Amino acid sequence: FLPSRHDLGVVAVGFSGGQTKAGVDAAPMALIESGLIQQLEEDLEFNVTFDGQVHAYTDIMPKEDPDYRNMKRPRSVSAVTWQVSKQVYEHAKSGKFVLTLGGDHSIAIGTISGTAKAIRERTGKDLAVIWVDAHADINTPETSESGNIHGMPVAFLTGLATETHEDMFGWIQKDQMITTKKLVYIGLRDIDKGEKKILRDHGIKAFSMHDIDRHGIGKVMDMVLGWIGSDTPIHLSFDVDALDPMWAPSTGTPVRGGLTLREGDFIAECVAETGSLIALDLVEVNPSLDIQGASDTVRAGCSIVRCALGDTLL
Ligand code: 6HN
Ligand code: MN
Ligand code: MN
Ligand code: MN
Repeated sequence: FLPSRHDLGVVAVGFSGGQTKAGVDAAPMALIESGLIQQLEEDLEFNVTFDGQVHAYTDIMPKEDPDYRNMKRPRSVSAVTWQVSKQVYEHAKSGKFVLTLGGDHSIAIGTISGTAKAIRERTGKDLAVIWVDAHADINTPETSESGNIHGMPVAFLTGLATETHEDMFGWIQKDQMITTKKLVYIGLRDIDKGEKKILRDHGIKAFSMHDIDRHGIGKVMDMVLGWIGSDTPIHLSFDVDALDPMWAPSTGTPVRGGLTLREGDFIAECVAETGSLIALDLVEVNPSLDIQGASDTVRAGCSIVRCALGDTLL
């Protein structure tokens, strides 16, 4: 199932509709302008397939998008994630590693549904997902206190939230979903009440900041990868707010008490080391928030991507 070592597909998703703060749509351009894709080509010698554009998906955006089941902008997020799903699927199906630059975390509905389907078709295996985040993003529309869909992607991807309307996530088919058994969280520290119940009821594996303090990040990564098991394709979805705001202040929902810069890179390195990583999302960088810290946040994001793609492995 491994992507051919050096073929990389990049999807740049300039989308902010899964939450309410402007600016997260500018992250792909900021990451690219800081030299990320060039580094992947020149330093890491990847053969990069990239259409050269940051997609805004304006042509598929619905004109009217009133709230539905407590969700904000459900039709817009559904339309964009459906399109992202197709883009990611095409790269993954042809055996490329897929890097998606967000955008808010709602776009993971698209990226993971795309890789889950492609990996099933290519290998018959279930995809494992490592979700690195301060938040669990597993609210259903009913448990969500904010109505922001970037707090719900995992619920739609696991089938805990379902919809029949095709234009409101009804497009997500069984073969695009993931199992809660192969989902592992790292870095959690701000989980809503309804989410706690979901994590408990479904026995979902989660390593909070408390676990990292107790065991250290090295032991935690051993446990994460042990839980997933070898020979299992892995999709890493990395929300930059997993890092402490000291290192990544420019993000929409910062929470103090997070990962250090090195712990973030270390997580990415450990996953790279398995040789089983097939896709990476980097989301929630918002260069227009905390302007002073914007370049630090972009640099932290670039570093995580390079580590996940094997830059620091000898
Ligand atoms: N993210 N649990 C909160 C909510 O609104 O549902 C925060 C979600 C944050 C989402 O950071 O990707
Ligand atoms: Mn998130
Ligand atoms: Mn988050
Ligand atoms: Mn909260």
